[in-house]
Amino acid sequence: MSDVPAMREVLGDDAPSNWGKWGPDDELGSLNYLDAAEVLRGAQHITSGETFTLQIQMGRAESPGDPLWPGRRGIERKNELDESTWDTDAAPQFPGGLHYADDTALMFLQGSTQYDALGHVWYDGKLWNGYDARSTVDAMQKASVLPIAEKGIVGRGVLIDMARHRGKEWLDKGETFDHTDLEAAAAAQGVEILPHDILVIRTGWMKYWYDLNDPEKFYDGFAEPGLTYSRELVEWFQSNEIPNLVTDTIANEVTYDPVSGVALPLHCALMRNLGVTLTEIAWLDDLADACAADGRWTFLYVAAPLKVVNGTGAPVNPVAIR
Ligand code: UVW
Repeated sequence: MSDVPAMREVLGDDAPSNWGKWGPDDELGSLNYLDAAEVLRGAQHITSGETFTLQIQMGRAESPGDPLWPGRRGIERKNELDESTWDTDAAPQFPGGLHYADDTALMFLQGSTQYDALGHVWYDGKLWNGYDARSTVDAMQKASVLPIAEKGIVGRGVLIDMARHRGKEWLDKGETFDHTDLEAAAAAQGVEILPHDILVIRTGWMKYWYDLNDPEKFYDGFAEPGLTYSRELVEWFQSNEIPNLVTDTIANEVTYDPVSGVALPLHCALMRNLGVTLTEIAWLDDLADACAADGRWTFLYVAAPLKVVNGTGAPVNPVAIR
């Protein structure tokens, strides 16, 4: 028998919740905060016109490959058609002699920089907004990534560079921080985290993956750094009406809650209970360098995850425009 308590015990019977706030059929959760006024507010933070794409490369053949949650596989891209196809007579023939290349791809939808569907995690048999967890069987019928993808995510992004704030290239394995640390880092950066901001947090963990170039060492005692659960932190997300959390880690939070030992409690507290959308495996180093160079930590954040019907998540290449 494990000594680790159940998720409900950790989060509490009266855990902060936004269920029902946007009606019984809602599948967007806190992304509802991102209305037209928020798009215009975000656009005010474009001053130099620089753009930063925040996806990692997918399907790198060179070591260390792609960073993944343990047990997942990265994209397997395969040539279906290329010039060699026309070495035989079986090749398709088109008037005028057209040749072309086609690929297929097999991948975990969470196998790169990605948006999680709000139904991606749950406990006690209920997903976001109270939907029955059985609605995930065979295909995610409720709170899939599709409504999120149909909406698109546009608003003011604010980057909090926790690694830089702590004077490190990257945070250590299992290193934690909370909302008070975020606010201290923001104050040191000279920026304020405002209601409805898309909260982008850099830990340096993606850079660690590529610089270390040693998957065995990276996965040994797998414990990412990140936000750590407390009720106050969850209330802070709720009262600040944060629509979207974006990090350069594989799972957005410290892997195991240091107090209870429970895995990924913030996934449940933020995604399932508050409807906060989670975005993982973002490449933030180039953006962070630019922000640090001129002291501007806010930007227009734009992301359009792929419209995967019934998807539990979808790959994405967000763009920060500053
Ligand atoms: C899990 O929920 C296990 O992973 P992630 O949110 O990182 O996709």
